[in-house]
Amino acid sequence: LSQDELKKIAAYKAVEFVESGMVVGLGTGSTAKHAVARIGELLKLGKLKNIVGIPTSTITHEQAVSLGIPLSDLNTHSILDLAIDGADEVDREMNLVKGRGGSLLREKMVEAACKKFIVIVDESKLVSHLGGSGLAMPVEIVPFCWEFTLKRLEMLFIEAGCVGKLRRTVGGEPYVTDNGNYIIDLYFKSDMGDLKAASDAILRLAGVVEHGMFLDMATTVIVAGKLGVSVTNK
Ligand code: DER
Repeated sequence: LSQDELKKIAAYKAVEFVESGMVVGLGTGSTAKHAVARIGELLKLGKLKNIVGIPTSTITHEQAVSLGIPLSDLNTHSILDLAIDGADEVDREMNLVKGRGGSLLREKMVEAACKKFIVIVDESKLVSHLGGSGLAMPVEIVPFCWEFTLKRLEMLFIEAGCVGKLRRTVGGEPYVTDNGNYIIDLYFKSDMGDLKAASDAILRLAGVVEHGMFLDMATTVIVAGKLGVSVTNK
């Protein structure tokens, strides 16, 4: 089974938890894309009715529109029944790293407003501790004096050998999020320490909008692997 087939298996499993009449947060990324497609398919087949989708990015909004999924937003629905989204890393406590697709702010806003947040991953996303994979820990910042903010972020984690990089497009321009902000990707050489303390320290920096650690937010993690698919509830 390819990684994408595993992603699809996890996504379809998550959609089994969607009931007619629900207000559903629609995630962003290659795994969530399968979940959105499946919801659209079940609506078309009449197997799901009266679903309202709350998209977590413009790209998911466009996908949902193309599938005819009725959409709304957090202003209209401040509490959602369920959100389904992927993740870049999942640790044993169901803490997540998200945002390598650039949608972390709207994802966190939507997923924090849900009664249930189902994370869908293939087994490659499972880690022993967040940031330990040496891959990016995204932080959304305002564009104003971004180098200043980048340096302050690095200083926060100087003991962990943290290096920050401004995320750029293939053309070399700064990547701009749906919200008009920039993203600094942080890379750690060693453990960043207590996650809550790290989260609080990052958010205290003026100029930081949000970061990609989703702590104590997931209520269910669905993992698709070579040996099958598992559903774990918090
Ligand atoms: O950027 C994001 O937050 C995505 O949800 C990411 O975490 C998962 O993307 P993937 O399903 O394409 O791996």
